[in-house]
Amino acid sequence: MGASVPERASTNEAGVECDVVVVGAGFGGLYSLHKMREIGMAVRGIEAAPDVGGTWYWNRYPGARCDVPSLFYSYSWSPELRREWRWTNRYAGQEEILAYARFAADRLDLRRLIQFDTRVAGATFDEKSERWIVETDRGDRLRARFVIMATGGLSVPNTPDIPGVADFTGAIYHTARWPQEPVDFEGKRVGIIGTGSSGVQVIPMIAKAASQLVVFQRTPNFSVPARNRPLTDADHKSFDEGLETYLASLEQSDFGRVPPTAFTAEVPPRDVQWARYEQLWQEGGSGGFLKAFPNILVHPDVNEVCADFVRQKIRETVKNPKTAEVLSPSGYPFGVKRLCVDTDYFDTYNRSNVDLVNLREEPIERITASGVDTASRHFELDALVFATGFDAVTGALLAVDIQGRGGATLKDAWSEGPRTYLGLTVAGFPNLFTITGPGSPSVIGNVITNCEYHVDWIAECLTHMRRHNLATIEPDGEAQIAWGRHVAEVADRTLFPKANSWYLGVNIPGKPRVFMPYIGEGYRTTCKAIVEDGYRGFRFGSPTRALGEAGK
Ligand code: N01
Repeated sequence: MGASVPERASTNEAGVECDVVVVGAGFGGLYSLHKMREIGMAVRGIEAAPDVGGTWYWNRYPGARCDVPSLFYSYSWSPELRREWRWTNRYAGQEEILAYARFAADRLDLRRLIQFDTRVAGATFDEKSERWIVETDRGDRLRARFVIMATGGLSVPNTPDIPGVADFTGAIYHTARWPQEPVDFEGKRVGIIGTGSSGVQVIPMIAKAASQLVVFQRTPNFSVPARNRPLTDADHKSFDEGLETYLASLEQSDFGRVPPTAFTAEVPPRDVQWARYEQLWQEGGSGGFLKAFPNILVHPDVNEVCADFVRQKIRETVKNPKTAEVLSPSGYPFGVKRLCVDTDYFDTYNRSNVDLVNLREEPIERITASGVDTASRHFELDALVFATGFDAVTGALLAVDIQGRGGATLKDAWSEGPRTYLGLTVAGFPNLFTITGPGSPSVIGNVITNCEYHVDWIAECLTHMRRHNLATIEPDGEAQIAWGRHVAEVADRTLFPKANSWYLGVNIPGKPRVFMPYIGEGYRTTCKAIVEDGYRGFRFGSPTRALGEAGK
């Protein structure tokens, strides 16, 4: 499968010289490596983990599972991979997804392109040679024409700075840095902070093992049942039969959270909505809810009915009315914080060994040697789990010291929030690409196919540059400003900015409040039109050395 192009990266006393450095070996990075090699680029991958898989390598907490159906959470571009891999569950668990990433890396023969256990520390654009100098925490130095940051939108864990955490004598875990070996909670008193997607997945699992589980909840979340189940032959057959239509739909996909009809659609009667939500609740999964009605994420009245419906389900499930009340989200719309998908989450609170602490009433004051002190109580704990999320979308990009033209840093360029053109490129940082970067659909929808689209776009762009002997590409500042304005305007017409979500960066102290993903329809159409229009909004630089020549 396309592994025939010889590797032409070379090494000399100045370091490795190649055409493209790919940072990260998750699904975006792996496909980047494959695609770059396929179009004849000398490519090198750098990955901080000892293995491929990206976020699925690290997030191995019990219950970790994807909320996109597994048949779709797969590379769409490769018929071979599709034929040779068979998903076992409607929603794949972390182990199976990681196994799939490993399978893809082996089948595509990508491992020999990747340097593992290595973190990229900095990348500096040398204007004279028009090369990126990429430096790692192991002292490597690579020179490359292009850098592809496939660092993932959810890869830098957020651990809140709670006083006293260093004093705790029990074990501390973070869902996003879970140990390799299984953690035994049998008979332990466990505390968990955080009730987002990770929390709602891990809480029912820990509750089954621990003698006592104390859930410290600051904000209750909307969650719908996954209704995960093994896939049958009939499921596979039906997927295969619909494959062509699915692939065609991806090709033209203008998938966004906000369809054009969102602003003109009628408000459906409450009973019609209620019946639809009931049907979706029984079917399981989040995708149907978010598209239940075109204006569900735009019109407060439609949205509120759905919010009511979920609250009603919580009251029906949770036996203690006070606990049900504390678990019921209010004060922000349904679906505009990432909708959680769970297995037995609300039911878990009926267990006698599970306690819910409402941090709105009794905030955590400090962590002590033996547990957690809230404003009114002390909880004795043997282990503490942080399910406190990520410095999302920009965290991993800003963790690398990236310096573009004139030594300008990405950190400074984004001090008031990320600025990109199409979520793919940044003005002043030539030949740097961000896979699923801010200003693109990024973390919205199916991240694997979002990654694929970006990689294909970059491959087409680099092929174009080679054909026309162009040395650099970067967006025009004006085009970037206009795109940023458009991304914000689309978000502002919806209910999304009305919740304090990580989409807006508000979970990280000091992070500018900027809505980061692009949620409009027509993203791919726009990107295609820009290319057809001669890469409108981009500037190309004249050649210094032909592409695909590194190491020759
Ligand atoms: O993180 P989160 P996550 N004191 O940021 C709480 C993807 N994902 O890891 O809301 C007390 O959503 C915080 O409270 P609040 C998915 O995209 C997917 O759960 O800020 N609490 C919140 O409850 C998801 O959205 C899957 O008030 C504190 C929680 O920690 C994204 O990853 C599975 C606190 C963080 O929730 C992130 O999910 C897992 C503090 N100081 C993850 N600081 C699937 O595919 C934070 N919190 C199913």
